[in-house]
Amino acid sequence: MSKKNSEEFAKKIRLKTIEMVYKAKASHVGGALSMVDILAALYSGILKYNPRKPKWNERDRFLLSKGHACTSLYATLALSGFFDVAELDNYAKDGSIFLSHASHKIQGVELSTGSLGHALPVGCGLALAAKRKNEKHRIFILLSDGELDEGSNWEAILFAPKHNLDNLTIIIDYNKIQSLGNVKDVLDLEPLSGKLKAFNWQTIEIDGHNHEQIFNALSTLPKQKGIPTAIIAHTIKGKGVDFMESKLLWHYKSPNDEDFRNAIKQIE
Ligand SMILES: Cc1ncc(C[n+]2csc(CCOP(=O)(O)OP(=O)(O)O)c2C)c(N)n1
Ligand SMILES: [Mg+2]
Repeated sequence: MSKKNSEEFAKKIRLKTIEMVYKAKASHVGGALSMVDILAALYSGILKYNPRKPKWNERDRFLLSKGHACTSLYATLALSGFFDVAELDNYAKDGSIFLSHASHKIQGVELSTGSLGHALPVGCGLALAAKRKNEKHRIFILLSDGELDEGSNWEAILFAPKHNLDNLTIIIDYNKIQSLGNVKDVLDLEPLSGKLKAFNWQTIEIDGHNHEQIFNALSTLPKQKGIPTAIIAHTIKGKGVDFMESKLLWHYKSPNDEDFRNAIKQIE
């Protein structure tokens, strides 16, 4: 798919995401919107997958570590053909498999997540197994910035270069906000690129809303043979809806009727 198609795709994902959060009176719309452009690019030309065969062994594995933001992943999967878009209406309903944190019961979701700090350690295992079996699929993990406060990530960040996991790529949704404050005030990550380099990762910094930059970064992997890659994607929490952008409030707040109408109008 082209960059233009991926931008159109991102718009559709944003509309569905906001609708799901609004109908379910759910949280986490800010973090769901900050990663939409990355998801759109991944599922429109980067990842190898077949929505009719979600367990196809040669598929690339995409693991969403920031499982609280699963609305935009569910929307992306539905719009990519993994299941009917109408099923998204079940999001966060009692008894539904569409849990409000990512659930592997849903076609296309590789790993249940929501307890932060787990997908990268699992991804390291998947990448190591693929290497040992000489399988060519790749592993992509999307992490949030606040999530890097979890020590489990740093153990995995130590582990991956030691095992030459160049089939592993992490994308950090660096939206600068976590649940209760700015990342730099809660537990500053800077110099983030320098830290990852010191742990022997290749790093690339991009604007996580610029589809050309996202495609360029994701389509030239690995950056160096034998070395895992970290893409630091500078993003805006709540991207696409001006009154949500970079506002801590929208980590937890759910859109009311007026917020919903205004948000949809802006994106359309
Ligand atoms: C292990 C664990 N601790 C705490 C939480 C509660 N929690 C949910 S989201 C979140 C942080 C949100 O900020 P960030 O990780 O930056 O995500 P984003 O900004 O992308 O929404 C926290 C602490 C959790 N889900 N898992
Ligand atoms: Mg964040």
